[in-house]
Amino acid sequence: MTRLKNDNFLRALKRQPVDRQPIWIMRQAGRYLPEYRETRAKAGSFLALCKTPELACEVTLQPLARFDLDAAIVFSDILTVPDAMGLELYFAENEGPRFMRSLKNEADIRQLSVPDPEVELRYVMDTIRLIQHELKGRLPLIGFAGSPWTVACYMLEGGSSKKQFDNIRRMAYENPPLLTHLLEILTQATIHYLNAQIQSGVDAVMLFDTWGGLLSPTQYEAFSLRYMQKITEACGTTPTIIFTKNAGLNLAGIAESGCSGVGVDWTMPLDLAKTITQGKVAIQGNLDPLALFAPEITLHHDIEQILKTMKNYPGFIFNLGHGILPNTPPEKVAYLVDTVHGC
Ligand code: 1CP
Repeated sequence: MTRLKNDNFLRALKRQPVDRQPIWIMRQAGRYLPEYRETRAKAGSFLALCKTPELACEVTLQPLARFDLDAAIVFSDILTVPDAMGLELYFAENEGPRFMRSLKNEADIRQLSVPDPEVELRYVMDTIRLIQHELKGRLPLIGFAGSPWTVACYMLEGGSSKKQFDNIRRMAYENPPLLTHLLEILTQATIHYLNAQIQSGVDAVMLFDTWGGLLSPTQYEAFSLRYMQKITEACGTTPTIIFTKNAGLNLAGIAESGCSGVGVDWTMPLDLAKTITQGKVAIQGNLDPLALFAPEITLHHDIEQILKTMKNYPGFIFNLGHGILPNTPPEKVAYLVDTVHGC
């Protein structure tokens, strides 16, 4: 592997000393940037953008040109995996993601098979190779996938949920063996997918478990953490981050799963996160994305609070507690990044 010019993100993830406080932002390439909106218009749709490596590479690099960030993240989506499994993803205007074919019955689930990432998801691998060529060792590149539980939430719902993904939560009680079968297939698909990303050049991988927090603690272990653990184990020596939104006290189990770092959302006090995880993992988080709408003085205070709590913690990565929102003023992001580096 080539030596990176700025490897503070990777060092923090391995709980090694850093030269400066690393920061990156979930969804750092996205709708809050006018240049992103322009490239997406050029691509024609969000999915066309994901599937055109030159354009996906271009939007990956856009936030790095504006802000002094410490990591890049591949521009893609967690729902490209079910798309590759034949569900056909599309984005209806103002409706979020939808599938042409959602999973409606047992037969739909039983006929699913594990896609070959070098075939059905080759565009992601081509994007990674292009990004690495452009980055020239400047910064580490993060690859990612959704957790099997979170991806299954969308597959059984047919897209975003207006409620709380009741279809899958009902299946967890009504037909746990069938749900387990689906999660096993997704686990295999994710292991192949992330290993292909690693082969193509990503330096770390992150699992987005946005909806793991909907589960009871016992179900969380059985239907989400168990599979994420299998995946992180299968990533070998590549550092891994698990982010379960609303993980709460489940952070204890995540910290014992063998991952390198845990993502923490803004509802969890960081000093409590430190206590729960007992220094076993790096911690990433957790500014409320809405704090970027506050006046600078308030934002400054919130940033300082986080840095004060995590001062001298071996392995802290500054991030938001969830993805940045579409209307966020880019100037506030510049202020955030410079403040974190300057404090
Ligand atoms: O209109 C647009 O241009 C599309 C908006 C958008 C973007 C910018 C979507 C649709 N996905 C993405 C990119 C994306 N998604 C990244 C890119 C890398 C980055 O810069 O960070 C990543 C890591 C994701 C991950 C993702 N997609 C998650 C997990 C993280 C999270 O935010 O919770 C989830 C749940 C999705 C599904 C999805 N894709 C897009 C939307 C709007 C959603 C959420 C749907 C919902 O509300 O349920």
